[in-house]
Amino acid sequence: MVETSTIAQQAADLRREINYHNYRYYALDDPVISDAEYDRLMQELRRLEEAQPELVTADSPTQRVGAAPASGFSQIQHNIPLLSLANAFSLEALQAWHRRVTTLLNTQEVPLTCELKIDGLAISLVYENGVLAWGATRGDGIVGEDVTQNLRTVRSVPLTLQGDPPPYLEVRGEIYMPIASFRKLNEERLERGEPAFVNPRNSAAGSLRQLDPRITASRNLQIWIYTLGEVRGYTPPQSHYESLEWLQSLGFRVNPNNWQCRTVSQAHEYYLKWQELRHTLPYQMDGVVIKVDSIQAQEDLGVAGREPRWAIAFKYPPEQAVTRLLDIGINVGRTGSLNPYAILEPVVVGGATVKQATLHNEEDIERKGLRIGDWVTIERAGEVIPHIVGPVMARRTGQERPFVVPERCPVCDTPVVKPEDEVMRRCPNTSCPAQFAELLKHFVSKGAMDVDGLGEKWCETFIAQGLVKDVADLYYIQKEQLLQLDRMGDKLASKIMASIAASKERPLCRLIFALGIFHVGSEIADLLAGRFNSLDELANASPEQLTEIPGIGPKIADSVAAYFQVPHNRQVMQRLRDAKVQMEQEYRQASSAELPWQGLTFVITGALSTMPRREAEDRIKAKGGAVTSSVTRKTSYLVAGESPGSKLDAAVRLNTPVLDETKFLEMLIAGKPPS
Ligand code: 3B9
Repeated sequence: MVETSTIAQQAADLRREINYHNYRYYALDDPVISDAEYDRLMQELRRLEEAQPELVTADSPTQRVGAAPASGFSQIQHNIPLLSLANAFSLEALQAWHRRVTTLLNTQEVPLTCELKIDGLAISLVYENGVLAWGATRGDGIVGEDVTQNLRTVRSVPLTLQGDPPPYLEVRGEIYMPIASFRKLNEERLERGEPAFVNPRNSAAGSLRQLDPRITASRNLQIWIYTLGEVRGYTPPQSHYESLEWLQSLGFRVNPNNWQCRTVSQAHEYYLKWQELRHTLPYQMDGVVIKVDSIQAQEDLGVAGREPRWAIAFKYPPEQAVTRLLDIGINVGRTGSLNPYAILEPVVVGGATVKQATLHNEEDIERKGLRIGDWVTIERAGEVIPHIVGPVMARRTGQERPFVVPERCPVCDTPVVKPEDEVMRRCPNTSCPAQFAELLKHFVSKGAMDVDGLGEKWCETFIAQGLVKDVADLYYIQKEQLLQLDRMGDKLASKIMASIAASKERPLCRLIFALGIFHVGSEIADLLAGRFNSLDELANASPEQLTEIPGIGPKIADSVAAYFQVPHNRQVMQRLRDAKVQMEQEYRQASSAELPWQGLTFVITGALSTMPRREAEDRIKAKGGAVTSSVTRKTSYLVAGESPGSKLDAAVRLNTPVLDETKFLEMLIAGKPPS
């Protein structure tokens, strides 16, 4: 007993010490120990907590990532709404704002606080007795989302406050991602074939709205606190600037560039100073915020709509430069879209050298009237890749030449297509090297042909080594070829060969989905498979026949028909057939009499012992049933296997019938719902 309490005491001391060093590091930006010493303290605390897990407290610095993935965010109502800011884009507008303030307050001079306007997303944090109780997004200002578990992973959000915090304290601030972290994250995402975030703001928002706090924890998010919210049981300072100093003393990270002044021209100087310096900051900011400093004056001035009269955002204009448009290049995207981009004479804009600009599509080029060789104005409005505003007509010489839209794919030379109501031209050849890697990964993925053991890395290796040039090649690979690859042993080679062979038996709906036909996702593939008995029938269907199917519009019909018109795609189909890949309906569904489960919706949870979950899904669909992922009022049955999760709780709550595996199998065999 004595020993336990000693260890409890040690853990409590360590936590206090670590919290103090967090405060030195994040709030004061003035650490007094090295990172290595800090890590040592953390390790020591972890060791104590592991030895006696009952000593772990929720606010322990070791518990930043504590929670399991959530199924959604619940809503939180803000007691005091989070307001937005009125904008000024000129000195005149700033002066007009200031005149109104002095007139309404009936004074000559109003003390002001100037702050940087960080380009992130607004959040609210509530502390009860100095411990983080919850955190929420701004939402519409009145109701936001509860993102407490994600905010806990942000190192500069204190879990426990310093000093003598009031019983209830709400603060507001901006969550952001430093520019360097944003760039690194995007590089990693592109490497993994994931879409890049367009700017640090979006990446911060995307990172904070993750259902799995571990993902948020892996993104380097940070916070600046800029306002005191609701306080209970304590009278806060009556100056905004002083309240920020008080918040800093409690452990909050407050921006050190906040500045007090007394006149509008001083505020303007602050604005100009940071316009010069903004690109030296490690984070993105898009203006300054000027606030009336006295809380009493703020109350007197009040709010107009959602905007306080006592504050204004003075935004920087987008940064522009003029340079030459040397050429227009074409990128072929992962889905075959042909994306034009501008190749520019390098020029410095907003602290960065720019060599390229986005041109969204050919209409964009036409609308702006761009010609190759033009002098063009480019603009950077926060995002990383700038865009072209337009040509500088006065500098035209007549030597410029118009952009000619390519008729063939610049990578594989296949004639490009342009579906009528779409702006992008596309390369219809899914074996085009520009898109084939993505197609192959999709083809072998779980929801498609499900080739177990053939991950993304092996797909890339297969392509790089010339083993596969189209998806049919997969079925002609010899084991000896696999054995020649680096890091491929006999066991893995056998496994992959067996998985490839097994994938030949997938039902038609999966094959249709696997082909990667533009606009044909798994649900559309199910619809198509439900109407045709074989891939041949589908391939020979006219767009008119296709649009007769409920749920298939002209866009999808055209895309399907166009796919099967490409000779190469027909060849791939033939070679799949020659390799004995099943192309007929496995579970025939000729008439609605054979679709006894039409109108029923199933959710599967837990592991089934008699078949993989995918097979259960296929067999439900083959009987006309639908499979969805979450239990709602519309769910007809929950199929519950081994160790079901929260879906079972939801089903019980909603009175949804639950089938165990035996009942489900009976139902499959009987073909009709149990009575
Ligand atoms: C009701 C910086 C941003 C920012 C406020 C900001 C965005 C919004 C705001 C926050 N950067 N500051 N400040 N640096 N991006 C000013 C809109 N404030 C509020 O939301 C707010 C709302 C309040 C107080 C603050 O209620 C009052 C309580 C007492 C007196 C007056 C109002």
